[in-house]
Order: sequence, then structure tokens, then C-alpha cells
Amino acid sequence: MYPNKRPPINLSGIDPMPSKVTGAARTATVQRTTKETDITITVTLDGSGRSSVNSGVVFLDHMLANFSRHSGFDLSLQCRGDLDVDDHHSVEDIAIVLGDAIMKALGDKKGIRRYGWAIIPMDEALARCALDLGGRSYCVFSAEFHRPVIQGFSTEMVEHFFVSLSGSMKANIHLKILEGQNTHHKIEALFKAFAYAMKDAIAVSGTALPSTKGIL
Ligand SMILES: [Mn+2]
Repeated sequence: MYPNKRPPINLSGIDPMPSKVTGAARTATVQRTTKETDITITVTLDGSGRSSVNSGVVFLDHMLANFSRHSGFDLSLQCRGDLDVDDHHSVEDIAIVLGDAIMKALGDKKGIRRYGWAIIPMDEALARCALDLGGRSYCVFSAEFHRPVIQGFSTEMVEHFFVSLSGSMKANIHLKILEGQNTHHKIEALFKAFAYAMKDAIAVSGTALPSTKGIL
């Protein structure tokens, strides 16, 4: 016999997991102007997936509208960039400002799940995303595209977009194409996998900060 000498646990004072830590809307607007781009983004995390996206890069608009729809974030985005040079500065700076806006909207991150992951198919393509909003920037990206440009969007900028986003969001973002041939399918599956991973990572599931460090 090993008698349990611990006192019984008192459950009466335990917070019953509110759906929101505070009543404040998790929304933010960030505006950023440089010699290369002029960008304004408003993001609302607990939205309904509505978007108004005008990045100047047609295929990126399609990807960001998909990101909004599948994450549930409301997203308003305007970018005037130096597209006469190429799409590089616009795509990179949109990632920087989007990450800043999401972090601003997240506030102190109390109660969020922090981690998110998803495996999303799109016809023959299969994309995986795993992420950590733990305050450290790192991006691991594994995908190859055999079509260099889609409607003004350089496919090499997909990796650069997520690397820049991992920097501004202070997040670990792991992305990989597990299967696939079609470039449009592969990129869209990556953005959708990212969207579902984000939806889970920012979801409020408690009241505590999910870290033993006490800060994220
Ligand atoms: Mn599509």
C-alpha cells in the first residue's frame, strides 16, 4: 500500500478557459514608406476571412486572398512599389509589414496556442507547414518551382516572402512541398498550409503565456 498523502486538488478557483483573454479586438494597422515601397496593412485576427488586397503583383494578391480566407484573418492591404525594377521589393516589404501587423495585433500573446501546423493538398500537390510564434526567427523552406514567373510574381520570391515573414513575426516557419508538379498548385498549397497553421497558432486556448521563459 502506498497511501497518497497529497491534499486533494481544489478546482473551484480554476479559470474555465475563456474564448478570449480580453474583450479587445485583435487588430492592427501598420503603414511603412521607403524609397522602394509604400504599404498599408490592416489585419484583424478574429475575422471572417474577408480581404481587400492590392499588392501590385497579381498572383500575390491571389495568394494573400487565399491566406485571408483560410486563416479567417480579415486583411486590407495596399502597396505601391517599384515594380518598374521588379517584384522583389514589393513582395519582401509586404511580408515585413504583414508580420509587423500580425505581431501588433497579437499583443502580449497571452493565451495563444503558439504552435500550429497543417498538411494541405491541392490536386497532385501536398504542402506542409509547421510554425512557432515563440519569438525566434527562423525559416526552413523546401520547394522547387520549374516555372520562374507567374503573372509578374517571381516564384523565387515565395521563399523570400516566408523568410522575411519569419523575421518580422519572430516566428519559426517550416514549409515543405511533399508532393507535386504544378507550380501554381504548389505555391497555393504552401500559402494555405501556412494559413491553417496560423489559424491554430493564434487561437486563444487559455489565459497563460505558453512558455517557461515567461515571455514570447
Ligand atoms: Mn489558384
